[in-house]
Amino acid sequence: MNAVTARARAQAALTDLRPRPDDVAADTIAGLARTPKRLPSKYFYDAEGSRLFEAITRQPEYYLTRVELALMETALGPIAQAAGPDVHVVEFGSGSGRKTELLLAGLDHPVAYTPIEISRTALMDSVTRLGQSFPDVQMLPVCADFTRPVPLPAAQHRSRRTLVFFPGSTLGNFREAESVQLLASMRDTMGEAGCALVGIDLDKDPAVLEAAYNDLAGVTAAFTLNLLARLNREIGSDFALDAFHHRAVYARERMRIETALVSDRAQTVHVGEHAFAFEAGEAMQVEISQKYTDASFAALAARAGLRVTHGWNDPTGAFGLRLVQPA
Ligand code: AVJ
Repeated sequence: MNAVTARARAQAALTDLRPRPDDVAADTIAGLARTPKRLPSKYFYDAEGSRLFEAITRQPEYYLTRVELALMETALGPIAQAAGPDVHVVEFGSGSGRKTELLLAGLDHPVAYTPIEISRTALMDSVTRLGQSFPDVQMLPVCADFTRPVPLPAAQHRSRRTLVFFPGSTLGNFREAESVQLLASMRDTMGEAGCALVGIDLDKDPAVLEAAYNDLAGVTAAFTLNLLARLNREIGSDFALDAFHHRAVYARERMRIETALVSDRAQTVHVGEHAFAFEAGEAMQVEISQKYTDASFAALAARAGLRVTHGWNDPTGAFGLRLVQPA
């Protein structure tokens, strides 16, 4: 490599698609005006929320992250085999450094890595760190909202295939219609020859699931309540932080954890000019975490024009990885 190419590479050219700044106040007001009331879960991840989520992943009850990492390690050989050589890895989000490291290390000569991430700091941190560990993989970060179509930057060394990586069962935080949309947008991004590796948490004993979202140390409760603290700080709402409590229940019929903040008393919350009355015991929905069976995930993927070509579950059947490609 000559000096010019070396410099060009080191710059990790950022594609900045200027995601429209979130209208936190408008989204909050719209959610509170619904029946039942709802708050958007995408606002969990401010600095404190991201710190609390990291702490959740270390709780004994929250098996998802640990099990997925272990599964990645054991399934890496077959994943690399199925993906083939010279892939361009595109990650939807960039929160998962350790899993990405495993993937890039296990693949046969990956040529480029594109995280698509709305937070510029998280995005640049991730490519700086990974760029040091993988000097031969071109870092092509894109600052964008991954729920919208994103044109991919071209790698210097032509890739044979695009592999979209979407670990962590993050898909589960989207409602059904949005999940299908997101999978369809992955299909666009991967192209006809591409594929996607998706992490999914599997349906299981409700007691195990409910424990994972109600850890004894109360970290998940703190994570959920932090949403109110963030809103109070950013949009001047007056949620009483000591008058709501965290509740996560597994709705078996819908196969998902439904997390709510429950009002401990009758109270009124103000956002700007708007006032919202809560009854004692009223639940405000803040998050869903969808769980899957083989059949339910395959059906969801099919609605997005994708078919499952490979699947790996951990030995206990708690968590799965699925490789999908255009049907
Ligand atoms: C970010 C999707 C992995 O839904 O399990 C963890 C977020 N919320 N505990 C999940 C979360 C409460 C988490 N994911």
